[in-house]
Amino acid sequence: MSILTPEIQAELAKQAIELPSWAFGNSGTRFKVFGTPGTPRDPYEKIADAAQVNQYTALSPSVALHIPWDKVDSYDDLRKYAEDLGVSLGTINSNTFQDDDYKFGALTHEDAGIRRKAIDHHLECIDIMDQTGSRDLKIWLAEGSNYPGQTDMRGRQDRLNDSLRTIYERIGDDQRLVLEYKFFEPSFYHTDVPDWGTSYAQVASLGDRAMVCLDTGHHAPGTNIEFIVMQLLRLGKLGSFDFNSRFYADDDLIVGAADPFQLFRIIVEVIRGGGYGDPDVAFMLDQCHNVEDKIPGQIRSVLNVQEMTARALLIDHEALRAAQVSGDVLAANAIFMDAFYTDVRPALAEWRESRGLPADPMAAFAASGYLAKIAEERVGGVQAGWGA
Ligand code: AOS
Ligand code: ZN
Ligand code: ZN
Repeated sequence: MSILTPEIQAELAKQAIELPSWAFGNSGTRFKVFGTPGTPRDPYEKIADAAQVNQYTALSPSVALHIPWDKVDSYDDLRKYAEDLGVSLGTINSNTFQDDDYKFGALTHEDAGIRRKAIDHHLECIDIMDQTGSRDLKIWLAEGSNYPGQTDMRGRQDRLNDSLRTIYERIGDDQRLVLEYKFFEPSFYHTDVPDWGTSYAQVASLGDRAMVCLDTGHHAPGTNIEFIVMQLLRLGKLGSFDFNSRFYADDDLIVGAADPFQLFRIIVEVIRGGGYGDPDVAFMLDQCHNVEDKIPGQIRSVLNVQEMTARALLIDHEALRAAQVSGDVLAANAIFMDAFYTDVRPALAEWRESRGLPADPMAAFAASGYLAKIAEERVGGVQAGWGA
């Protein structure tokens, strides 16, 4: 009898983790971007690579796009292309960080003309969402300041609210605006949306279809992220996750690589708060693969999320609750840790096989020869993506 009961298997079967198109492009640091042979040259090739991850794991049925990096002539065509490969087009990510006009802000800028330009970019993103069938517009803002006194923080917060309201008014009934927060970078003194509280305050003033996006890499070291997860779920405002992991800052490394226990604790709170399997709480990756192959990097990532989900589902909640209520601190902690320390990998391999999937998706993908094939076919193109 598998440690993964039929109930747990049913929960695991619900899992869907959206992949970022930019994970398949070349990326790096400000010191060097190392290219990978076969890197996609356009959004179609990024989607083809993302579809590989889903083919071997059945965990990633959609791909997030980034505008303007993933602009195409026909989104209808791109959508059909994706659907033929078994995936759909997901969240549309806006970009107000690569234009000279936005040096001192975009949605918060002092100049109404520049604010209008940034708003119009978001309206264009919503037009694209209408064509791709995407539900979510995800906004991450690079705005802020580097020096005390450089700017009027209060005025910026007010202008941000006006700009977001204008964008929100254009969001369709079945669409959502998801506002991501980040405590620093590229601004280092103040950031206009630095924390979940600011994001919450902004989206709460807009309406029901405005939610918070929690990027796991966007917190100070030592932050209790699962507490934030609990609170946002409690408030009904956790719209999505950008999963990744970090050793130091916004590293964007493979989720679960730096601190699998933290990922486990986060997923425990998602389940506790009723957010697991709830389409309102979208699981996404926001990662880059700088020195490892990108497709296996994404396969590893979704498997890490699946593994920690399986462990989280093992918690004996009745026993845990009894220990909590009776004040048995050590028993409660032991129940929690027992689930975390359980190696679910053999049971997951067996379960995958029972569903017609490879027991070991990493090995199956490696054996497929896909990387060699794209390295041969895609030579000579302009490589697309982050850092290109
Ligand atoms: C930036 O630090 C944020 O994590 C963004 O979510 C994301 O990486 C970027 O917007 C790519 O589209
Ligand atoms: Zn992010
Ligand atoms: Zn980030």
